[in-house]
Amino acid sequence: MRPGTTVLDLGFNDLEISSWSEDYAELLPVDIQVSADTVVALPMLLSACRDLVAQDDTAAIDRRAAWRAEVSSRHDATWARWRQEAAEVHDASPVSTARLAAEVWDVIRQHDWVLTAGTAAEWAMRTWDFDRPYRHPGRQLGTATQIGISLGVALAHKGTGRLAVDLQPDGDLMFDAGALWVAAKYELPLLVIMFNNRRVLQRLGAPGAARAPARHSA
Ligand SMILES: Cc1ncc(C[n+]2csc(CCOP(=O)(O)OP(=O)(O)O)c2C)c(N)n1
Ligand SMILES: [Mg+2]
Repeated sequence: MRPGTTVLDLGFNDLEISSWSEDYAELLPVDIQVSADTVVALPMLLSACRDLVAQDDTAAIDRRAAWRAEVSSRHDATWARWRQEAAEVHDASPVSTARLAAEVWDVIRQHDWVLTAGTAAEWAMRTWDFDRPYRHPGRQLGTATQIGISLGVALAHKGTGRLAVDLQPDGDLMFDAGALWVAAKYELPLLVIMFNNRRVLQRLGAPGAARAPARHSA
């Protein structure tokens, strides 16, 4: 990032901060904190950016095209590395977290989907295409909140034709298994996939997991 660049944080990050520093690790310094629902704010931001870019002269358009090419190649290299890591553990037993995310993606991509909360130790982020602002409202906040948030997200999208997908951590559900009754009773469009990593903070077959900061999220 160029020195002097203004950094703006948009979303609910500011509201999530708690006494559990391991939830967010190092705080990133930002200049402007905007608490907003990204479903509303992101399209507005995109439209404001398009208006700005429309006024660019040829030199700026060329600079932007070069930068775009550079970012695209970094993006492709990163995704290729993740695909390679996932391929290496594809046949591992028990099933790896990477494979769980990839197999779920193969099924849900045919639907208008919403990921309710947890990301299966970030493997959903490395495998799925988050191409709409409403695809992921955010992470769970602690044990038993993933299933609760998932019910709320599914309820909010009920009637829209969307499928809410919950990569449900095992320990989280243990604290409120009765929540599943609520989902059935209110006929929520919720697909619950059990993400059973056998014990707290263990991520089987997730390369690099040992280096990742400890999180309560799955
Ligand atoms: C209501 C409540 N009880 C207990 C805890 C302590 N606690 C933190 S993480 C955890 C287990 C979480 O397991 P899981 O949801 O499978 O996530 P994982 O750590 O395996 O990724 C527990 C019991 C808590 N955070 N909240
Ligand atoms: Mg677990």
